[in-house]
Amino acid sequence: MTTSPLRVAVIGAGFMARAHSHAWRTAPRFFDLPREPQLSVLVSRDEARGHTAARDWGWESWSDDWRTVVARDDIDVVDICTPGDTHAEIAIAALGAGKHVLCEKPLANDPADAADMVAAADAAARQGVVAMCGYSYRRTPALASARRLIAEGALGTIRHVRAQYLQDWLSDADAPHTWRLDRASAGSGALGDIGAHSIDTAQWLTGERIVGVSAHLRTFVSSRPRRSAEVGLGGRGDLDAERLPVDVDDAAAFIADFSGGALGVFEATRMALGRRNANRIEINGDRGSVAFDFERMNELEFYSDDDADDRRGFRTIQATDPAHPYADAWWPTGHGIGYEHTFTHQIVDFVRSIDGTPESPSFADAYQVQRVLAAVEESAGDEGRRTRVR
Ligand code: 4PW
Repeated sequence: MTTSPLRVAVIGAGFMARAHSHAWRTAPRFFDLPREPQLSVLVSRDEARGHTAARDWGWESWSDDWRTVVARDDIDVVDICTPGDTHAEIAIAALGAGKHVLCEKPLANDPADAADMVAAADAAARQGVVAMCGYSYRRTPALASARRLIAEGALGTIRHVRAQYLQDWLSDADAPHTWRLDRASAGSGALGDIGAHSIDTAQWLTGERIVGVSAHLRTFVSSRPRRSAEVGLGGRGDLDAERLPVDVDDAAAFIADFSGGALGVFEATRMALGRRNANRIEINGDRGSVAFDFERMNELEFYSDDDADDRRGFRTIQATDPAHPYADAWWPTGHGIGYEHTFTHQIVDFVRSIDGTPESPSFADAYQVQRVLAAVEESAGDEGRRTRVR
């Protein structure tokens, strides 16, 4: 690598910033990148947390002011890992300052902010600036392979999309409150936090858009104890602590119409006890099917109706073979990769896109997801009436 380093600022010091920090460090060690990322500065409003996170995760420095950092001449990339209510302001400022932006999902908390972000990204793109949204599961080799199979026509015409994203870290009614349960910070609950992944994955895999939905949302636990410390996802709150209201959905379920005629059934919940991170999708076409579950992320189930009569049945494809996207950078076949690798792949694709190899999801793609989220909420607020995605 002879080009200048890519000087990165990460905004945030939580779970996602940690995943991104790992990815920024790992990507150039395992992949050929056009530019070497330099972990320049981590930004956090909380001094103690910012210091510790920067030191532990390998950042050169720490700041408590994203505005100053975004304006700095010695920063090339702004990586936004903060709650959704801050995305638009930071991303628009960073793009306006000519920084490449990677922004965590969902893109924003509502379509209006997302539209402003798309406009900023379009303007910046004319100056060669890249903006991408972090739908990291796209970077799972098994899912990227599924997409290839679908694009090659191995499934034929798509009829069914069955997507579930099931977690259980909020099953305990005394699990502590978090920003992910606060509408003002997160926009919505399970819907935007994990259902958004399913929407993005489904549209990306099929190449079709969701055009209409009929939805229900449910909140099972309406208040939770204030958290005493940063605990990641879940845990048990202090039972004597003040209880804070939960004003987002705990679970979302909706039926979706796809632009190509497929029928989708979606479910997102953080209360499916025993399901830790079951991000699942099954797609059935008129020639074949694929099925995936992130809890077995190195495998893809594939059924082909073209198989001989006496061999038909789902087969398990090992997505660790070097023939699968990203897999040749890692371990010998069968040795497997994990959650963090999806973020590493995301950084690889993002850096390559800065170098001119276009990658998705663009802000416009993420805006489409945002519009589906809004339609789901609108439909749920109207007793599940079929609602067009606008
Ligand atoms: O993006 C998702 C999150 O917001 C993650 O992949 C898992 O679910 C972990 O946290 C939430």
